[in-house]
Amino acid sequence: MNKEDTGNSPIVFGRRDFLIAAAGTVAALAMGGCSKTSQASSPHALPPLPYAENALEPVLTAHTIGYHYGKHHRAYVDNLNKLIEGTEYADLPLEKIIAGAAGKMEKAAIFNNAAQVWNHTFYWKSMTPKGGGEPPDALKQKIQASFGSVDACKKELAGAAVSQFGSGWAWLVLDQNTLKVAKTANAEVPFTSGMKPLLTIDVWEHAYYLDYQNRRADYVNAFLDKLINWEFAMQNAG
Ligand code: MN3
Repeated sequence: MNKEDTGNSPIVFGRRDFLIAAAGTVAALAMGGCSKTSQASSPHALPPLPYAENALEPVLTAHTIGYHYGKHHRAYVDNLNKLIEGTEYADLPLEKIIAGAAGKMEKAAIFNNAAQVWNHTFYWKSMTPKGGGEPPDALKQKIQASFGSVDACKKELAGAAVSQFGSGWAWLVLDQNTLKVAKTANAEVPFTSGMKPLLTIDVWEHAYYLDYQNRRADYVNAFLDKLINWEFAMQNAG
């Protein structure tokens, strides 16, 4: 009996997390099953991580992912829900909030939190425990057509990720019919500039500092060699 009592608190937290994740799944299923004009999924839920928090070790530890997903990503979701309550954004899907608030000074807080929710969900999918290696053939051909080689593409991605001054994101994008590398500052997203994101690397310090301290290049190179999810990029390019 006593054992159950002392173990009660973590069970409660675990169950709450499960319920939040379950609510997100239900919302996603509901959206998938309805027409495009159906009710949006606000208020927004923290989507479940696509893998366990320790699944990317040793490149990114559970310590890093736990903070990054459990604290940072969650905070963006919570902030967004508070900020949009009672506003014209309250019932809009995430992408429409981002598009609507982009470039408006007075909506900067809504834009920043909405875009960071989107960016992080996209970032988790840009990594996979068995990542790295060669891209699937269809994507490889597109990469070779645009960059010359996979190595040249990775080198350009690394260059963008390392040279982004301060916080931001490095991206592989589709611009018209060409694959390109882009970088954005802070919460900025490529799709407000007409570019389709294929995958991203978070270069905010919170993404790597617990594991790599100031060595951003080491984090970026490990990401490219061991975590990058080419399969996800290919799906987005399709
Ligand atoms: Mn981040």
